[in-house]
Amino acid sequence: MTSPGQTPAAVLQVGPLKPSLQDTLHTSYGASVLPTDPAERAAFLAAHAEDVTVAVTSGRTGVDAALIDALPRLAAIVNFGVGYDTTDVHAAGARGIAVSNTPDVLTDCVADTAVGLMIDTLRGFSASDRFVRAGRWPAGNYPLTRQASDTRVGIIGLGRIGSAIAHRLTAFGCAISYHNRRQVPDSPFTYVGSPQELAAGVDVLVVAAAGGSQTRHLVDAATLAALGPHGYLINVARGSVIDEDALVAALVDGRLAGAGLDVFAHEPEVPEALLGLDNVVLLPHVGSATVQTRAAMEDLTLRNLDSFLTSGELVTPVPVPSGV
Ligand code: 8YV
Repeated sequence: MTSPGQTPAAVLQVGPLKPSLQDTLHTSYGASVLPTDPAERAAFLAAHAEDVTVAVTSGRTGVDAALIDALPRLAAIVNFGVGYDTTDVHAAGARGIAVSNTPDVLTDCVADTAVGLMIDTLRGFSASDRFVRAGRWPAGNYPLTRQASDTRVGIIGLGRIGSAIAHRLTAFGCAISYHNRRQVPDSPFTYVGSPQELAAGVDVLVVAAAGGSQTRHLVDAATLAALGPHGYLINVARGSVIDEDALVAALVDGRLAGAGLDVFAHEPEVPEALLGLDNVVLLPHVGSATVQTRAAMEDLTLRNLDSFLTSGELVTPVPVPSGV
C-alpha cells in the first residue's frame, strides 16, 4: 500500500532488514526492495530510480557511492544500526543527502556483550562448557584460567559504547585507560596517545571504535605485539578496525593469550584457523541482538523515516561531510 502523496518507489529498502521492519516498510510506506540480482537491479533502477527519495538500510548493507549516483532524487539514508561505515557519507554529503543511525538505544546491550565476551574469554566459560559436554570432566579438572576482575583494561574508542563498557568494568575493579580520536574532557579514565602505547600497558584491549576508513587496521601487528602473549583482545566494533590476518597469526603462534570477537573483517566468514582455538570466543555479531534492543532500534529507524517524510528532518542524523 502506498501512502497518499508518495510515489510507489519513494521509499527503497536496501538489503535485508529485521522482518517486522521490512513488513512495516512494505505495508505502511509502500517501500520497494532493491533487487540483489544485477540484471534485476538494473531493470528496477531504470524504471524507478527517479522516484526514490529515502533509502532504508542497515550497517550490514549500506548505500554505496554507486547507488547514491544511481538515485538522482535521493534525499535521506535511514540506517538501522549505530554503525554506518557501509554507507558512503562523503558521496551522500556531496549531494546534500542526510543520513541517520540508531545511537543510544543499543549502548547497554553492546556494552553487556563486551563485558560478557571479556569474562568468557579470560575465564574460558565457552570452552569449559564444551569440555563438560564432551564428557571430559571425569578425567580431570578444567585448567585454571585468568581472573577478569582487577585487570588493567584499555579501551579503543571512548564514545557512548566505550564509556558504558568502562563504567561496567569499573565495578569489576578494573583500571581503565583509553585511546580516542580526541581526549575526552573530564573523563575519569586515563588517556593514552596511541593504540600501541595503550596495548603495552594493559592486560585486556577492548575495541569499541567506529568502523570505516579512518579506523581501518588501527589495531595492527605492532599493537598486537605490544599487547603480548599475556594480553587479550576483545572486539565489539567492526572487524575492519583490526588487522585480522595479523590477529589470526598472533593467536595461532601463541603471541596473544586470547581473543573475544563479535565482529569480523568479512562477515559471516570467520577465519578457519580460529575455529579450533579454545582461547578464542567467537560470536556471530550479536552485540545488539536482544528482543528489547532490536525493537528499540526498529522504532528509532521508523521515527527517523517518519520525521524525514513529514518534515524533511531526521531525528538522529549523523555528521555528514558537506559537499559545498
Ligand atoms: C547491528 C551493529 O547488528 O548497530 C550496529 O552498528 O553492528 C549492530 O547493532 C547491525 O547494524 C545490523 O545490521
